[in-house]
Amino acid sequence: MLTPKITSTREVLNLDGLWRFDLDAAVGEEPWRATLRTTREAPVPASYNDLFPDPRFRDHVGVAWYQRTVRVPHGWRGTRVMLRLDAATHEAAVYVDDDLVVTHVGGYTPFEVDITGHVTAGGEFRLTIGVDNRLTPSSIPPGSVDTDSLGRPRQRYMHDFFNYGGLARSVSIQSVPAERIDDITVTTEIDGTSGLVSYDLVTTDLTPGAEVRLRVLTADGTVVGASSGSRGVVEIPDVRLWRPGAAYLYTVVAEIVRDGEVRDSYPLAVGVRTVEVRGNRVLINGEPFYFTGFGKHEDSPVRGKGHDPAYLVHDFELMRWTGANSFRTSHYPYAEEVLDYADRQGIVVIGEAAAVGLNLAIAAGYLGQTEVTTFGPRGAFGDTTRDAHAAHLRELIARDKNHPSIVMWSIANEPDSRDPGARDYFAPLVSLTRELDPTRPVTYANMILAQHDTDVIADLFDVVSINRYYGWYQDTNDLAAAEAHLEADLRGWEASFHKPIIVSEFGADAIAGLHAAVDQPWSEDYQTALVAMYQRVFDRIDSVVGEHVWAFADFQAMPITQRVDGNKKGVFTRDRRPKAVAHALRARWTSLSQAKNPE
Ligand code: BDP
Repeated sequence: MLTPKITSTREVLNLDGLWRFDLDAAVGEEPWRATLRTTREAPVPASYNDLFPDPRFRDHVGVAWYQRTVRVPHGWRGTRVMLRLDAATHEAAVYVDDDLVVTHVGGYTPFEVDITGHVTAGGEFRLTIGVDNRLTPSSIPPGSVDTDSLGRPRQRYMHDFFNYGGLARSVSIQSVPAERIDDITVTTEIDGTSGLVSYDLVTTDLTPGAEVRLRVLTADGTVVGASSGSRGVVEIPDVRLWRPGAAYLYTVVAEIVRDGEVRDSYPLAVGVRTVEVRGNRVLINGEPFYFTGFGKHEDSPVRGKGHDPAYLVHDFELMRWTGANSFRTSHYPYAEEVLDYADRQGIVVIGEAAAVGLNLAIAAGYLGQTEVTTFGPRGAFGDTTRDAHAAHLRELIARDKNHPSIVMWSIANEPDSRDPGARDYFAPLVSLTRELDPTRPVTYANMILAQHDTDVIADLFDVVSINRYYGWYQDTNDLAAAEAHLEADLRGWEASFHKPIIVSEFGADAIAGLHAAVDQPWSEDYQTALVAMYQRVFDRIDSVVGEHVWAFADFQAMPITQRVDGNKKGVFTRDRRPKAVAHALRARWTSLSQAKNPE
């Protein structure tokens, strides 16, 4: 599915702004059939939970309704009209006037529907979207809804970040030609001083005489290669590579031409680069790459997970200020605008699926129980969950496959990879990921309960990613013990797997402004000392090829007693002010980028 773009043959009408909004219980039966009975409005894009000072919105479980009137531009006569939602978290039913036009499951990937038959150019229609925030054992991410002692529905889930709901990304309608390009897949290779761009176009059925062609343009618009037909390879002589920290993008323009006239035209930004795993190294453009950066969240005050270009730019500037070269889209696919920007800024991305919380052992482990079964027919997550996970991976890779910034897929965060059923669950998903994208390494983020000698899936993956909290959840307030345990742990993985290791999470909560002369959890000083200790260990272990601190910024969490107004492991506060550790990271990463990733 192509991102909506205004081209010489396509138009886009963005529907962001204030929509009529209310919760299911407030609006009566079949609310799409008339103007929503409410005076409340909500912005799109934004999560709705924090907009209103009312727990009914914050803790809502179920459907919320968004509605607005849309006028179709009169010039769209004779074209196809597509309606596109960049995300509806987590499930949506979309109505054009009285008609249900599409439903979609999965809160972090886009979907579109052809509404040509339901609308008229120049006319208005009522667009109503029911968004359901419930997580179930077969949704990705999983969760369950139970009834509390007062008979109210309560959402349970196995991840700590707050379950924000609503329309957190853009909604738009587009006019597209009937005869059009539906998808483009581009992969790149380097051959000496040339770049090779292989492409595969999917089009609607073409009328006789229609021809498909493709041009590759430099950033200043010079044509450097061309081809015709739905598939092919274009060679770019003296190619300028996309490099971490030094992005360069070509534009591939795909066109359908008939009778000398361009019937459809679609431009795609393409960075020529390669990624591979060799031994215990990750190579970008044939050179070892050391990842510095963060696990992030899409999270900010008031708007929750709502995409915001100001936060996007500011977050990237802060990452650059720390000397970070990369981040992981923990724990779900981020808005496409984030990846487009990463492509342009030369920031490296590990693209993570929304499969977080496939782990019953975490809660059980902390409660002291030992026997739990997460996967398989006797576990909580069987074939139905795996099918949903597979469908999600298909949507993720379909959306993000062309981004040069994405160098790796992480297909799950902290699953119960010690459970024997995990292998049957994950083996087909790893194969599916490789089949959908043979060009990028695949990883998953391992959690401490599965060690190098008890994990049953790590050998299936290209890169070992490890989340560790020695000095915080284990060895609390004991950095000496934490250092010894961390080193032994990492050495175990190095010896068992001989693969590159990225420490994909490590960190400690810190309340900004709390200082202590001797080690004290929750102080900025302890967070700084803990991070420095981890880095000393990384520098002693050859296979460690990356360090992603958890987390970039403080973020809203499920309300539990271990969280003080959210998770405070941020290097920046939720309003993006640096804690002391930010300065320490800046000192290390700016000098590391010289030493480990010379230009
Ligand atoms: C890890 C999770 C991450 C949490 C973090 C924490 O991957 O999402 O926020 O722990 O506890 O287990 O801070």
